[in-house]
Amino acid sequence: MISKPIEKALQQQIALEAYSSSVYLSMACWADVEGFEGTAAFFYKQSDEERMHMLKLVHFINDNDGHAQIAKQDAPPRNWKDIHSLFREVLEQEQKVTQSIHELVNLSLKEKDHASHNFLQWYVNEQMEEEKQIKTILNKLKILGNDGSGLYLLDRELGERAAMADPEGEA
Ligand code: OFO
Repeated sequence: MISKPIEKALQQQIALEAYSSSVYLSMACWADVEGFEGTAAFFYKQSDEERMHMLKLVHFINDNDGHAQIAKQDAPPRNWKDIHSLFREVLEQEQKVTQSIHELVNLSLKEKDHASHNFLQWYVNEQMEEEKQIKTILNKLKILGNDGSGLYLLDRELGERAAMADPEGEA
C-alpha cells in the first residue's frame, strides 16, 4: 500500500512522463518533415519509451491500492529553430524529470515507503543513462556546428541507434 502523498506525487510523475512521450513524438514529426530521418526514428523510439515509463507508474499505483489518474496535458511545441535547439530542449526536459524523480525518492524516504523507494531506483538509473546519451549527442552537435555532411552522418547514427533498440523496425 502506498501513502496518499506518494500517490499524489506519482500521479504528477505520470503527467511528466506523458508530456515527455508527446513532446518526443512531436520532435519525431518535426525531424521527419525536416529530412532528419534517423533523428525521427530516434524520437519515435524515445516517445515509446516514455510511454512505457508512464505505464510502469500506472501499474505501480494500481497494484498498490491506489488509482492512477490520466491527466489532461498541454500540447507540445511543433517547431524548433534547428536540431541544436531541439536537443537542448530534450536535455532540459530530462533534467526536469531527473529532478522530479529525486524529489520522489526523498519523499519515499520521508514516508518510510521502502516499496516505492525500491521501485524508484529503476528511474534513477534510467535518468542517468538518458542524460548521458543526450549530453553525448549535444557534444557532437557542438563540434559539428552547421556542417551539413557531419549532421547527415550524425542523423544516420541516430537512426542506427533506434534500429538497434528496435530490431523489428517498428519505430
Ligand atoms: Fe527520461 O523520462 Fe522517463 O523517466
